[in-house]
Amino acid sequence: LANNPSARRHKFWETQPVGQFRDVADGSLPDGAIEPPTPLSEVRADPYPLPAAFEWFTCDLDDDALLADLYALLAHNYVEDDENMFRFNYSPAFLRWALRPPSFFRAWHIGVRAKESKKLVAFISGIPARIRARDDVVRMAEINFLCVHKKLRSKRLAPVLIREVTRRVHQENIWQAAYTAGVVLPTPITTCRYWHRSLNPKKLIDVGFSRLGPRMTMSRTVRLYKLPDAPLTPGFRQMELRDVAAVTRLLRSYLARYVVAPDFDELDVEHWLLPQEDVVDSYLVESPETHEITDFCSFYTLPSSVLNNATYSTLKAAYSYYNVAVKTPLQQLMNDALIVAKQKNYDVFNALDVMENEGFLKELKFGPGDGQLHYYLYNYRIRNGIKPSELGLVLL
Ligand code: NHW
Repeated sequence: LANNPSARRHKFWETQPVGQFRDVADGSLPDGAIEPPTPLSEVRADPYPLPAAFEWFTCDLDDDALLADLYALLAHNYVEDDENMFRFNYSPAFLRWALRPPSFFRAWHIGVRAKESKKLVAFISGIPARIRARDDVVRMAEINFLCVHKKLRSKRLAPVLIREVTRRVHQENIWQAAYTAGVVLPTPITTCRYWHRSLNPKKLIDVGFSRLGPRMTMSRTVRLYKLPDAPLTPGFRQMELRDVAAVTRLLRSYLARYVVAPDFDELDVEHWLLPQEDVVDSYLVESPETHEITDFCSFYTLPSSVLNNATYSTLKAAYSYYNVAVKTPLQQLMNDALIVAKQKNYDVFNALDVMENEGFLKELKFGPGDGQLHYYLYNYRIRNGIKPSELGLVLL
């Protein structure tokens, strides 16, 4: 029973409009909203009650001091790997980027602090997004950065945070959400795997991120992962502001292939894909003859703290984001992405097996990780789920 997540009780999740494990086999349930919207006048007006020592606190990320508090909460208490060797270390600039897309809601940056000390002890966030599921473009919230201080775990604070963000999302007349988690909850629309491509194999082995392969020496390993010094595709260059319209066209027509994908407009592309140092990097191929933009690739920067290592304190990781290969073969385009990431001193390049990524992972020497990432929709059913290769959505 313990090994079978679907047999476990979920006291909170069983009360929510999400696909329930007991319904998985029931093919008669329709796709789309599980529950209709309630009239706005019936949305609860007051925040949910918190334990007496705590209060709700909306984090204004314009304020550098509050941003630093959020950064510190996450840097010390957010996601770790199963062996507690690494912890995500989202940078302050990244958090600002991730939480303030076009038309974001300040009220969806929800903190909990201790009444007396004013110390931030928990957080959850939402951002607005248009996400298409089959032919249905739905206004949703993307929920992320759910975090409860280590000292306050297992006290059922997370359900209160989730209810409160749900209430604030409902107040904007939005009734669906998308989120990912490493844990199994009722019920994933798909389950993806992370793959890792060593760029700095010696450091990755030294910190215990990877191991020397059987019958491999360090020098053979370093040689195996060696990359050219500069990108190989003619016309490969960084994306600029003037490229937003072309990149939007390329991306929109590409993402139309997937069952679940974001519905990006130019404002979204400018926000999510225009390069920002150590936050997001985007490259494209401009045809040297026609100057047409034919291909695009991008990655975001999410370092991890290395816990308990005498030599190293962080791993610099690039995460594959959105890629569109039209004229250049995808494998060649991604090889150029690896080359620029190596030039910029990243230690590892990570990618999920979403979209067409399976087509380059093995060939470009990515290895499968042990972590899984489950994708969820709130109040939206997709009968039988989808395959990772049918998913066109990457959450941060
Ligand atoms: S996933 C990253 C989540 N954060 C971390 O893993 C950081 C380290 N861990 C913690 O801070 C990306 C705590 O362990 C957390 C749980 C806070 C995770 N998603 O308070 P209790 C996201 O941010 C359920 C959803 O005692 P705790 C996405 C759990 O199943 N539910 O636990 C976030 C149980 O419910 P059950 C999760 O360890 C999406 C209950 O929480 C969860 O002290 C949020 C236990 O609560 C997770 N990752 O705190 C949903 N982890 O029914 C958005 C645990 O099983 C939904 N739980 O008894 C949509 C809302 C908007 C809708 C709008 C229409």
